Amino acid sequence: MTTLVMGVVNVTPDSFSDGGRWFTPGAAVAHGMSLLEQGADILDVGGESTRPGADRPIREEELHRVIPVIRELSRAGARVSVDTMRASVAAQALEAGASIVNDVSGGLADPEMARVVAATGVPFVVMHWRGHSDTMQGHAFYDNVVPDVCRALSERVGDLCDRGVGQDQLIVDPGFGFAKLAEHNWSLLAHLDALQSLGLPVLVGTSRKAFLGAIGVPKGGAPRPPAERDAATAATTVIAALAGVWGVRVHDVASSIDALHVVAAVEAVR
Ligand code: PMM
Repeated sequence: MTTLVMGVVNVTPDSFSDGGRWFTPGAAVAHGMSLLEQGADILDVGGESTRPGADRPIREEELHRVIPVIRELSRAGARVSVDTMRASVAAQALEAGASIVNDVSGGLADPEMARVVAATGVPFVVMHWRGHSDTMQGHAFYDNVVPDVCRALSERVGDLCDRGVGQDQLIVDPGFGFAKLAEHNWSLLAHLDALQSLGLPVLVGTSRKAFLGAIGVPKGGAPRPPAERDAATAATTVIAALAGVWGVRVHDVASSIDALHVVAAVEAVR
């Protein structure tokens, strides 16, 4: 099975990784097209920054950011996912051409989300989440992060299925950086097999996250800025692909595609 590459199109002024760069619809569409040319299988369009401490845009602002971009990219033939925690944004995004819903709250932030996903039958990314960005790092406590995250995701899956969502619609994501310290992120990356054993497709979103900026830096040194974390991200793509995950969500598509070519070349001669 080949790991899919989901390219990130953040239509936000304040994302930690690329805030403001693709904030106009034209710039966001051009960026999405360039990710497609680099080989992205899916474009993940989001209008809300989820960096720790971020404020939420109001619903109308989120719609204004994402809908024109989703419409254009879908028209151009892209497979688009909408990165939203709001059911009404998801519903309008699906009407505009999106075909996957990526909800970092796994349906917890908006009780209507399960109904929209069940009614439309689209793939739904259920991420491990413990609260909105303004408070999430206060919830980064685990007895044992890998089983704790696996258990929480199974509970979400059970709850969503009880509300009419098909199990075959679900993709699970451990939520790197969401209510997680660096040590939690490393443990989850080291034990992707545990997530795989939930029996559902797994999405890995490590791209440019803070734990990658901190490695290889002398003690007490400043972390590498997000734009200099793509080589480390590609290394995590290799780890994810070797674990057999369904997909990786990345900002720099080209380097992860290269990384996947390396994995495929090695697998081909095993
Ligand atoms: N991370 C971010 C946003 N959306 N969605 C999923 N499924 N998994 C993630 O890890 C994830 C996500 C935050 O990163 P960004 O601000 O660079 O988009």
